[in-house]
Amino acid sequence: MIKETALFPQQVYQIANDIRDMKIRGAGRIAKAAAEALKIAAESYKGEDLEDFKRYIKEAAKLLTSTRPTAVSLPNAVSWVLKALNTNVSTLQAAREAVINQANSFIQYADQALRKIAEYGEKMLRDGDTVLTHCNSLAAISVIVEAHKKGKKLHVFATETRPMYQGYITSEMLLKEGVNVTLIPESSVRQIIRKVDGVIVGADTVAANGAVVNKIGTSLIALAAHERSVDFFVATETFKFSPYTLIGDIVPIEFRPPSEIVGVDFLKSHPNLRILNPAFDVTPPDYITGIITELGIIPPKAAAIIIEEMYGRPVISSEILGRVEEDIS
Ligand code: RI2
Repeated sequence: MIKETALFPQQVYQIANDIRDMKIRGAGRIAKAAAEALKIAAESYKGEDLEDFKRYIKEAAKLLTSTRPTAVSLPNAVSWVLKALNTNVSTLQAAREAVINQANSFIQYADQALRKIAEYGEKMLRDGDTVLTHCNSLAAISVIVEAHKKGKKLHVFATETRPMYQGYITSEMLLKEGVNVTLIPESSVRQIIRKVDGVIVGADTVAANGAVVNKIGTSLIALAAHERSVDFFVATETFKFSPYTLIGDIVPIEFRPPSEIVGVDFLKSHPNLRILNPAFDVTPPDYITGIITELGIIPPKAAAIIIEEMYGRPVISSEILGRVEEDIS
């Protein structure tokens, strides 16, 4: 539970808790929720001092980015909104409006990006294709649904995605749109892949070298697809590209509680059992056919160009310098 003080309205803590507990989940949805939380924080600020307001918004930003470590969409969305404080705002009212406008512009961008991804991505699917998807990615689902709406008859294999079973959500979403779905355990992928024409998954983070960090199990699916020369696409908004990786940062992989894997009673009766529950893995660029973004479909190795265009050439941060010094000493 995130410690609540009187600082932010309850809704902001609620969003932070819901992201941490995965009640709000999916890299794009997390990012939009964080922008929404900053907007709520700005709207409900009760003080009267501009500098204090800036500190308050930065504190809210810190709270939100601390909730989950892997999806870079979260800090990227927060940075997008914080840009409001770098503009020449000289009054509290102007700063408040700037934060609200930036948050709204991020949410709007995210919605438009999904529509563009659907438009570009559906062209990769042919009538009669069998597609495999993993976990629950709105970006991947938007591509499949768009192709379905264009009249292409598809069959989708959705993996259960243990331990949190996001594959159930994917199945429900696709069935609602009238798409044929078969739910499979992810351990069956190498058996099933022979029936598959293409794989489409989402992303939590895309690194500068084109490697994709996504739900645990993704890299095994990519390996199976690679073995049989099955196309493997990643559908993602460009705000999941990590500027930090351009200067050598490693994407942190989230390890979640053992209780997501085994029941409390089993844990109690086997105190010496160690349980690891990594939530994400890394798929190397060589296993990825293309990355479907709102800017078009790019080869994974072009990720660095997109990052540079969006975020500029990064200056080495003091944090990174600090880390380097620590390593040397
Ligand atoms: P969209 C999810 O992470 C999955 O890894 C999914 O592929 C990715 O976010 C992207 O989802 P989690 O929050 O943004 O379930 O495409 O751990 O919806």
